[in-house]
Parts: sequence; structure tokens; C-alpha cells
Amino acid sequence: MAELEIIGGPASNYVWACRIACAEKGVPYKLTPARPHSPEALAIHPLGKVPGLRHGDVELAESRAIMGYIDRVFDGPKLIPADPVAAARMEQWLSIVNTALDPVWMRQYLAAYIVPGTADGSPNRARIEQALPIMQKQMPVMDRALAGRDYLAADTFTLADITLVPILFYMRSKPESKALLDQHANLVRYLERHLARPSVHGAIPQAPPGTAGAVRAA
Ligand SMILES: N[C@@H](CCC(=O)N[C@@H](CS)C(=O)NCC(=O)O)C(=O)O
Repeated sequence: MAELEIIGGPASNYVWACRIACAEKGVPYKLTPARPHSPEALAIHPLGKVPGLRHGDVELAESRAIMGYIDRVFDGPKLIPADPVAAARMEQWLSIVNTALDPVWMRQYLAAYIVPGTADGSPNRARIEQALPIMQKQMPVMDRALAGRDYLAADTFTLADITLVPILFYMRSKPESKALLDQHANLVRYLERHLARPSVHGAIPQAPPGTAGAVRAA
């Protein structure tokens, strides 16, 4: 079978998620670091985002599509539950992570530190202060969802967990989000548990997004 290639810098939470999916399935892959909007990213993603996937003649963009493909094409543990109700719950939580959490926690809050757009390069306090009240409402929701549970959506590690864990990891890296996270014991326990998973641990980013190291090979 053709070699699978993941395109995107290893610091991207979504690139990391696709790498976790590969590792869970035991699929070897080549990582081709690339920045968003680089020719490599634009060659696959219509909007120039990362990650992208290449596998023989198949080219795919968007982490959900990429991870779904990996899950269906390769043997190994199912990352999308076979049970329709569990699969639907997984989609529900994955959608919440992708459409509600990532835009605020990563694109707004974390980005205010790493691509602040301020004249002197200091963190963009206005964007941080805008994000925090939303995060203060969302974090308890996620914490309650994990009460007494090891996984977000099913009895097994699914695409919902694979997508959430990298985002939670980044929330530990900045002061306000770390303080907020530390108030949510279920989220902290969940993050610690899954960071120790070999598939997750093996691809922990060595450099923050937006830095030169973020696109060097891991
Ligand atoms: N919905 C996309 C989101 C991917 C995404 O936001 N990637 C970021 C890097 S983590 C990116 O390429 N950002 C550049 C941009 O939005 O223009 C997915 O699930 O793959």
C-alpha cells in the first residue's frame, strides 16, 4: 500500500490529532511540515489550512475527513464507534469541540499570544479578555461532560478525544487558561490520563504554534 503522508506543522493541534489517529491504528506515516497557506498546504486544502493528507491518489483536507479515512481504510481499533448511537454522540462532541471550543480557545485566545498582531509583538490583551468570559462558560460544560468518564463520547478513545486532548494541552501553556483548567478536576484528570497514551505522547509538539520550530520535522 502507498505511504501515507500528513502535511502540516507538528505544533498544529489538528495535525497532532491526525498523527494520534495514525498511531492508534498502527499506521506508519511521513510527516511533511508545512505552514498554513504555503504551497504544500494550498495544494491540498482549498483554504490553505493544515492538516492535509496524501495517500496514493487520495488527497484530503480537514481533520475529521482525514481521521475518518484513516479509521475506515486501516485495521486497528475503531476510532469511530460501530454502534450508531455512540457514533452519533462522538459526532456531537466532535462538532462542539470543532465549532465552539477551537475557535475561541485556540484561534482567539491562544492566537492572541502566538500571533498577537500587536505593534510590539506583546500578547493581544483585548482578544484575550474577549475570549476569557466565553471560556469560563465553556470549560465547566466540558468538565461536567467528563464527570466519572475516561472518554468524552463513548467507552473507547474516539475522534472526539483525539481532537479535544491537543486543545486541552495548549490550555496548560498560558496563564489564564491554565488557571481556569486547574479549577476543573475532571478535565485535568482526563488530560493527564490521555497525555500518557503512547499515541498522544509520541507526537507532543516540541515548539509552540506560530514559531519556526513549529514546522520543523518532529
Ligand atoms: N477545520 C479544520 C481546521 C484546521 C485549522 O484550523 N488549521 C490551522 C492550523 S491548527 C490553520 O491551518 N490555520 C490557518 C487558517 O485558518 O487560515 C480541520 O479540522 O482540519
